[in-house]
Amino acid sequence: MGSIPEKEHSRSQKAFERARRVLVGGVNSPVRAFGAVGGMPIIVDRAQGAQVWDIDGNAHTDFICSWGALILGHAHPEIVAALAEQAARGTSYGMTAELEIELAEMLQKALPSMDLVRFVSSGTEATMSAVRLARAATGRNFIVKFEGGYHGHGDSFLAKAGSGLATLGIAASPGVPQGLAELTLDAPYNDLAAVERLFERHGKVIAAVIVEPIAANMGVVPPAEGFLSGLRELTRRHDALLIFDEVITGFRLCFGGAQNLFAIEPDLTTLGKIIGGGLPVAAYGGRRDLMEKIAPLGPVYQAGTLSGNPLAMRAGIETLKRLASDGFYDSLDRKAEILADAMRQALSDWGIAGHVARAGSLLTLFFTAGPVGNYAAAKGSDTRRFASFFQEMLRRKILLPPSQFEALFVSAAHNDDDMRRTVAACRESLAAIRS
Ligand code: KE4
Repeated sequence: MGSIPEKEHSRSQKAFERARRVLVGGVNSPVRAFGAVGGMPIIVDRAQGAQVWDIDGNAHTDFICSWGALILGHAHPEIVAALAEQAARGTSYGMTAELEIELAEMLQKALPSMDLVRFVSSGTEATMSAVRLARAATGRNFIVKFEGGYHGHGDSFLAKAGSGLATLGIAASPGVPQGLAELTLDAPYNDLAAVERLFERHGKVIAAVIVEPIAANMGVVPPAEGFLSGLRELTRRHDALLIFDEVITGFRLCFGGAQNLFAIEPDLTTLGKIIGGGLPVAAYGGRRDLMEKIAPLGPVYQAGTLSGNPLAMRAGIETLKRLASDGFYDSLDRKAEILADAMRQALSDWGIAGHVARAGSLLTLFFTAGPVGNYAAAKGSDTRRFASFFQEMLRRKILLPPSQFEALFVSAAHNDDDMRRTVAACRESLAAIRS
């Protein structure tokens, strides 16, 4: 697997060696170490629009987009200006500011299932809190998640999880007490019968089902017809809660969540990424009777020093305002469709076994013939071939998420020229690895 020429990345090389002396693996999140794709990770200097420059001065067209948060692209001028103005008014108050109310009202309007909202600083905090609330509200301890689903690094979520665990091949994380791990039941995504069997056996002790309404942490895997509505019916029948983890899908596919698209009302929803416009914001919320159990109204404790941070709130407000414009999502999805079609054409032209999954502006090229309806199928992908594809694209200055088990994110900042270059790079890269 030919990684990029040394000379082009000598400063990144030195910086990464320095990073490894102080940061675990040289990174602050595992997937950034490029472990699954080989070569040395690039070290970023700055970003603007759809471009990310490394410290050697190489510009890359970016499809990581801060793992989906930057749907408007990097350093959007109006958002940067708003942040500068906000920073001059203070960066954290430790007390409520009107910005928090404004963003919460925007979420509530876009996602009517969220009677009440609580902001936190990461998707992990949001999902951990939602599960704690579900356990408290039902008096039950078991949760159901899906193989290949990823809901952050909370202890209850680290068995058979997607994203970085799938990337690194970690089946279950050490350090999670066996007694807690046993309370997490896993089923294959899209397998409603498997969930029914879990409820038949454990129905009276299952607090909640947590699901990515469109899976994106095993690569993109859309829900099968009837899967989500089946989960809704099952959880209702067994007095369990349905938690939609919309940290990726929230405001990604429409001005709201996948719940709006599928017309399914979860009991609780978690959000993140886009609602913070690239600053640390996430949220959980849902039915009033549930959320009112959270302190200070109720006894379920959850708190956070920087929760509702004014800078992050402002970034979220300014971002969402610009997503509400007419045609925003149509234009975004069209760009992703062009790329997905080009990938499919190239796979066919070069005779490469591949499956391109797309949901709105989320897409994944699986190096397996497909279909890919769950984690077992996703894991059947040729991850070495993905790594070669990643490196060929990086050589052509196209930066993909460094894992077969992630999604590419298209932003409003990717212009026609970016897409043309990416399509060309994709054809050339697939040709280069077709043998
Ligand atoms: P954070 O704690 O990373 O903010 O959010 C956790 C989380 C929760 N739910 C879903 C559906 C998520 O996708 C995530 C985080 N996503 C990954 C990328 N697939 C974060 C990137 C990383 O771990 O570096």
